[in-house]
Amino acid sequence: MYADLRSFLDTLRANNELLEIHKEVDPHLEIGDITRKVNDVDGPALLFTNVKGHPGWKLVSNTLGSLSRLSLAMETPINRMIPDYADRMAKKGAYEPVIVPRDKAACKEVVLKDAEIDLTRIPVPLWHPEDGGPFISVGIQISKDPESGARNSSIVRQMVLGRDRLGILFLPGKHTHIHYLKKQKNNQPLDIAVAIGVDPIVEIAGTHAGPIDEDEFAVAGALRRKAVEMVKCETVDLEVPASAELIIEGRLLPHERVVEGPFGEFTGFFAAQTKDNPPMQVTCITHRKNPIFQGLYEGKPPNEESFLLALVYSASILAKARESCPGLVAYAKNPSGPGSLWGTAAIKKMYPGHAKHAMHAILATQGGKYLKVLIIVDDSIDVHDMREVVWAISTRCRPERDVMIETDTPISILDPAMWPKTGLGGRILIDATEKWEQEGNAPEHLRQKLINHELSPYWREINAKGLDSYLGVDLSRWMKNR
Ligand SMILES: Cc1cc2nc3c(=O)[nH]c(=O)nc-3n(C[C@H](O)[C@H](O)[C@H](O)COP(=O)(O)O)c2cc1C
Ligand SMILES: [Mn+2]
Repeated sequence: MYADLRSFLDTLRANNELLEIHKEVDPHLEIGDITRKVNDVDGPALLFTNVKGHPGWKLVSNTLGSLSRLSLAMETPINRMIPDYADRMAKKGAYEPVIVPRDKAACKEVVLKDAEIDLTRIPVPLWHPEDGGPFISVGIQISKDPESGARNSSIVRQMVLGRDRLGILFLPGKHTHIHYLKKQKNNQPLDIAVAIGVDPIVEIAGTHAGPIDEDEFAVAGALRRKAVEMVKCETVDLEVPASAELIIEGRLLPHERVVEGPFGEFTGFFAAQTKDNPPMQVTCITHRKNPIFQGLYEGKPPNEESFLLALVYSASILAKARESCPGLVAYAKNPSGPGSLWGTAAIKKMYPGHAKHAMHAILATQGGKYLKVLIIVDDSIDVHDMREVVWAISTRCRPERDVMIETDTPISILDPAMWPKTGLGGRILIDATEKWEQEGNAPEHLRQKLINHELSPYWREINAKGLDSYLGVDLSRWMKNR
């Protein structure tokens, strides 16, 4: 369990997953360019200690940009992350957040109000050349339902508009947006707070998509197996994670509208400017001494966001879909597919037609509703290994029977292939499971046989010793990720 971002960075450092960069770097484009380059070689998290124009600040990026770092955050091996996430969620009730006094909250070491408020002193990067402005890309946005009082947290992009104003992108149906509409109806602003630089599990829970009354901080508590410590805000009626590096408090104004964006988005394309979202009027900034600003590179996947979602969406889809479809044993959102557009599921087939049933159970989940490509394989195939998945599609699928195209299904408006922007698109479903006889496969004795090395006398010995020691050579460089 990590108490804060700093203790997670210590673990990354100890595991050779953090690179400290002491060269002076400019938050205006340079940090974005460097993170993109490091991202492209599956590189480590980056801690910039010398940020141009922002003495006293450090900046970290790419924190969760790989399966290995996600596995350190979840404190479980890579192949256990998704099922463990789903299992830990089941114990959510036991880990409601707890409130700690102000003097125990590191996020309040420095408190800035009124004329001291100045967002431009925070090293918020301009990530891509055509962005509308500097963007907070991994802020945990916290609000409460004006009617039920239920707390919500989500990651939402925020553009710095000046010393005390942020622009936000609301996608309809997101929980904070629903809170906002309830306040706006009565001409009232919505209290809101943004936490930046939080422990990795609070970040992971910020993307968790659950019911509107589900507190994502209770989700975080369950995932880290210890309640999250929260502290009351200075100027709004909210609580925020006490160990955060930086907190921005404020209000979403009911009637004003601001221009926000464009921003280079998770699809690898720019998402248009918006003109119909409200500004966040900042009322207080608090931070740690020697604060670390956390940024996340958005752009063509795979990237930090797509890895984060690969864990969160996969776990939530698996947990929900297996409730209605037993035998569904694995699910992986591919990190190269933006958002939740591409996923692979595995089943232990129990009856004819099971694969189709499982695919529809997946499509019926909250996380599965925007799937554009869904593949299903047998449980002998590793859903994380596209080499195996491609082999399964190539050898176990008859397209005229096993590929289905659905039309006029809901689709993300950020999908660049969608035109006209009606919110409707289509999807392709590929059943790459081995067919049973009832499903049209040849009878067992007439099927082509799989190549079986177990029949060779050397195979068992190589497996027992490992290929390296069997041959007396060092293959570690090649075996790293196998
Ligand atoms: C890095 C990152 C950036 C995101 N940016 C936005 C955004 O700008 N607007 C938005 O509506 N959702 C955004 N999302 C998705 C939401 O965080 C996600 O849908 C979340 O589950 C919404 O929370 P809610 O279900 O509590 O409303 C982003 C997700 C990530 C990981
Ligand atoms: Mn929510």
